[in-house]
Amino acid sequence: MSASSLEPAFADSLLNEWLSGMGLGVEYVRAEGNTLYYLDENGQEVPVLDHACGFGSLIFGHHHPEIVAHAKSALDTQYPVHAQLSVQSHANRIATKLNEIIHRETGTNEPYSAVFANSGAEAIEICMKHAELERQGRIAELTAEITAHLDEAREAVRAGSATVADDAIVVASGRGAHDFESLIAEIERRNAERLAQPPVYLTLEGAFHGKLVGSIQLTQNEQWRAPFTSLASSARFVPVDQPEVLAKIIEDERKSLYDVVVEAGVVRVVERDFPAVGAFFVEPIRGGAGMKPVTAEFAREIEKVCEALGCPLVVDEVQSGMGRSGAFLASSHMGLRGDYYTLAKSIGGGIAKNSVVLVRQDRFRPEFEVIHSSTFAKDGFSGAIALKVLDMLEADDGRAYRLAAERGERLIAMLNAVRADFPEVLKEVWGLGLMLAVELQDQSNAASEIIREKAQSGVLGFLIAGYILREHRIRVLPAGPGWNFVRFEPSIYLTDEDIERTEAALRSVCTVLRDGDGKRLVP
Ligand code: 5B6
Repeated sequence: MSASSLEPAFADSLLNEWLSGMGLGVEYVRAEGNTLYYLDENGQEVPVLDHACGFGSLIFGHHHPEIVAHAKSALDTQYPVHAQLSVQSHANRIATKLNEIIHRETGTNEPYSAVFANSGAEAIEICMKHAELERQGRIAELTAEITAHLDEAREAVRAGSATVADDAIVVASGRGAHDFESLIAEIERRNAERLAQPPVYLTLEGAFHGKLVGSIQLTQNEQWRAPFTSLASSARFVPVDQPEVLAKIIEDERKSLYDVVVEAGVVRVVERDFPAVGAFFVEPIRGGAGMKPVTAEFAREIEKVCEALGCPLVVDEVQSGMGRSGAFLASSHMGLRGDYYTLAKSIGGGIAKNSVVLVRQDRFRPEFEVIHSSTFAKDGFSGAIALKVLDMLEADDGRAYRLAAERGERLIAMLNAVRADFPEVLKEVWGLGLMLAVELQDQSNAASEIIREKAQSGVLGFLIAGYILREHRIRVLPAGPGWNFVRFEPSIYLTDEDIERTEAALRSVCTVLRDGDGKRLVP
């Protein structure tokens, strides 16, 4: 099963070598349902049960026959794949369907406008751009008002109908301005300083929001993010379930601009709220943190922060959305309401690349439709697939959501049963629906030298995945801090037999770890 693909020197040579070292250097030649196939040395297909499922992008599995048939017929009709800058009605049909589903699920009827993109990270960066457009609009209104107030005050002082409050100058300058003009200059200097600051973004500890120039700053993993901090605004990573920290964040991030008012012939300096925070990005289930759902209580606290700071709440459903959690939006489990939502992954039906941002219409800036574009976004092929996927999710009164919830519960029950038998190896089971992970006990002090060393260097999770693949023909991938979680994101077609096989594999790797049999993990 080892890949002949270790030869190429022009793509993935380092990555492939590293994957081989973990026992994951396998080339798959075919995929169907929950199964990937590689060829053995005799050219025979070897099936592998896939729990990675395109990093959670295959709610209906690989090459679902209905989706494939729909794709073929969409191509046969010669519906334009590319007709940029023309009326593309499929975009509105998708957006209408998304509005219907979200209204039903959230019990609201607030309309959302849709902006299409090609990937999750691109959707996140659209949110960053749109939030900045909103913020700049508010700043422009604020600064126009302040300029008008300064002009009015200047007129009043010149006309002798107003004087400057004794304390106004001290408040504004801090170092004592001696006349009205130096007061104004000081206010303008301080305001300009504030206006030159880039926005700050809030996101949760352990967040994953993508890896492009802007979105990587919202992804906490230090190794991925740190080399690129100079390229974009940075984020403040908010600890989860600590409301007192949120209160501190509100205090820290509440910024102001200086303004003046003329009251009873006196010019006073006042502070006006300034929108310093671009947006708060929240994954309802934090994939990068090990599939940890936000609690309903913490969701309320997050909403309060956005209200206090006047910033949009972006609910990132790139991975958790499209039914994976057992509901269309994972955020509906905790009643977390987004001003913006992002969707991607399964909207592509496993064969197209697509993503969409939904912005609540009372915040939407229509000019965004003109100033933002992407050649491949909103293409007719991905659009046809998205409509089909939405129909499939909604069919039979939402059977797909029920299956995700029910299969997820079975999987969780199995994971908990194994954990109960191996408490020294498995610490906790996390997640909702079919977005699950099992957390390993820290092995960095394990008696076995191999296990200890691999845990310390952060590759134990990958070696475990390699072992499960080699010995059980099951594909899992690690997740979470230190790659110390094994994640499960299969399609809704996971069978009881698949769960039994997965249980046997998990029990065998737990036995290896419990017995300190580290050599068996190394390929
Ligand atoms: O489409 P794109 O990858 O740009 O989407 C970015 C994104 C993701 C996401 O989950 C959320 C919530 N927001 C934006 C994409 N998720 C990718 C992902 N990658 C890994 C693991 C995951 O669970 C999810 C990953 N794991 C190991 C190595 C590299 C990546």
